[in-house]
Amino acid sequence: MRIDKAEVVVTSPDRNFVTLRLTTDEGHVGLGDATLNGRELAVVAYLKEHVVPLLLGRDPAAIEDTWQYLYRGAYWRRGPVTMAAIAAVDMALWDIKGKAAGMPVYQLLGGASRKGLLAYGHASGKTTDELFDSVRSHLEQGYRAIRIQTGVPGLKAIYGIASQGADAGDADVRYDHEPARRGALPMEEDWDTRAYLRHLPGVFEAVRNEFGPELPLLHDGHHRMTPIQAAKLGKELEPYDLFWLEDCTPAENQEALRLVRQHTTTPLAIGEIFNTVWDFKDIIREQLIDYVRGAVTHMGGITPLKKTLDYAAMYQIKSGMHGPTDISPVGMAAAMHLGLAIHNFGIQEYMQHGSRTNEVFQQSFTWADGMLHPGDEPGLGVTLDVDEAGKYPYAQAYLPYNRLHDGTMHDW
Ligand code: EZ4
Ligand code: CO
Repeated sequence: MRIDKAEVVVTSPDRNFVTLRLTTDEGHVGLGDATLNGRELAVVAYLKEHVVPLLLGRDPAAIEDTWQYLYRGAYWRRGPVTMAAIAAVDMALWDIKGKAAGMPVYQLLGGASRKGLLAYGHASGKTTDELFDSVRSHLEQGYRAIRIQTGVPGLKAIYGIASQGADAGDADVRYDHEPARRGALPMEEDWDTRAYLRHLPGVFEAVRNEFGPELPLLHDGHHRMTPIQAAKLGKELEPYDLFWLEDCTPAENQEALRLVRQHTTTPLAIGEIFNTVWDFKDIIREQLIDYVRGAVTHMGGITPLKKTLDYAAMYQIKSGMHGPTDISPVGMAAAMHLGLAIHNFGIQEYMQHGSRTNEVFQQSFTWADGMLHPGDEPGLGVTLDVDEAGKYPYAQAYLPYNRLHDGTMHDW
């Protein structure tokens, strides 16, 4: 078998997605997600200009060798653009291998280790009342684990709150925030960590009082705290028994987690913006985290993320793969196959794509009783309708950025 055709498809049904579509001489089609939110076209160029010429004529069965060829062969390693491009190739090759074998990808990865994947959804509200409505709506949809994000008094627009973005009026996304806003320039949000720290513990207390002790609750700090602030928050949230506190400090300073860890037993999750096992190496070995947030799409594909998670398993660290709507249905399918197969699955983030996206990408996964399953179609189980995709051309979109009240740029 050889790769005959490699196309890069950009489509923007509800938001921008970049998909690599490989076709073999035997007619098998493989899909890979290369979406990098807010910087999509950089990956398109990387793929079209530098990767596609290397793929044509190659044996699609040689997944590991192709991965090493693209990673080591580039000389310039790592980084989100490179690793998203390599991820798309890796996913597409697993998809082809599954189709050639007549098996779903999870079977090729060792078979199912569980019946389905516990998923968490995003509840949010500017006020506690709105937040409670959002939690109830998620419970009605069957979610059995819920992320809690809330407005902070005195702050206008902050991360993680639905209905303040561009699609605020769209019933589909009423409770699922989509931070990348279409337009020529990014949106400015505001931030005050002290105000947030004063407010958040009371919100968790209210949520526990309303919804009881059992419901797994998560929270995303989105890189905004200093180490000592994160330590303080983790400690103050202990009575509310969080499933995890995510991205409590900026991702680059991994030593920060030592300090946080010394002070709190709140479980920690990090890594949605990490690209390789090297970003995780020390914090896994030192047992500074509990969940690996890496996405198949941004960690270079199924092959390297499986290795990272196998390494994490040695320290009882589990998966918590990133699954916002900027991971395409193809990237989500890859996460589900991997999550079903590994022993140390923890939880899967699941935000739900909009109806236009679901028409462009036909999917075979199931969602029932709060659990995801990738389905049993050969390969990843996703088909791209190229004609439907063509109806939605790329639309410039940026993630927001953050300023403090005195104008200082802050982590977003
Ligand atoms: O901000 O996916 O945990 N989820 C997140 C996401 C990220 C977006 C960025 O593209 O932090 O909402
Ligand atoms: Co996050």
